[in-house]
Amino acid sequence: MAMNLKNSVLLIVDVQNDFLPGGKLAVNSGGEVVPVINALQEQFDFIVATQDFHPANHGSFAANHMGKSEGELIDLNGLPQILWPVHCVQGTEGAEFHEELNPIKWKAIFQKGKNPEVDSYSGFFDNAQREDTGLGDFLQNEGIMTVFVTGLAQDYCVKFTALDSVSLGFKTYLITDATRAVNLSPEDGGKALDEMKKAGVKLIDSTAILD
Ligand code: VGL
Ligand code: ZN
Repeated sequence: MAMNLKNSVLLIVDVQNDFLPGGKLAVNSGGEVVPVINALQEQFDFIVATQDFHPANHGSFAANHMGKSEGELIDLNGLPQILWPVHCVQGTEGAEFHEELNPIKWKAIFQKGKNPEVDSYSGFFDNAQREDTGLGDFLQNEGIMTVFVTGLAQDYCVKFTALDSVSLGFKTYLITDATRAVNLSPEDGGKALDEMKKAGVKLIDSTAILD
């Protein structure tokens, strides 16, 4: 194996039905990450997943703001908020993980987006950086020093998770062929990669681990 995976976590961000083709907030080619992530899972002892897990009254849903449409930018309790279609509602099929994603080795699942007042893109903190999911402490307590980020979506939850991971002091890699962007604007995925790179996230291809 080309890379040392000691004290490392494979972090699988939001590989849920609503972000996959046919879902409510489908990411183009989102399903292509699943076989890559499953292959990566064989190389890691320590794997954690995040799950976008909204109540039906969540403030990020356009349907909960009269006269507003999907894609519009609003102020949600003092923060800019893009309005999304209803997605990943607790207890629905859309909130479940892709059925081919193998969860057998997962140490924990961290849920986010449960507070209707604030959105939560990062797996570590909400968008106001007020509430903590516990993921950072969990990884630190387990002796994890390096985080390999995968999943959906590259320009939202993956990006903010990777940026927080760097801020918390973890050596952070993004596995670029194990993520896909929503691309509300076509350049968003590329911009997200640049932003992560500037912040110190190392971009690698899964072959760096699988070969
Ligand atoms: C996500 C938009 C809204 C994501 C979650 O997982 O990237 N994007 N909620
Ligand atoms: Zn969401």
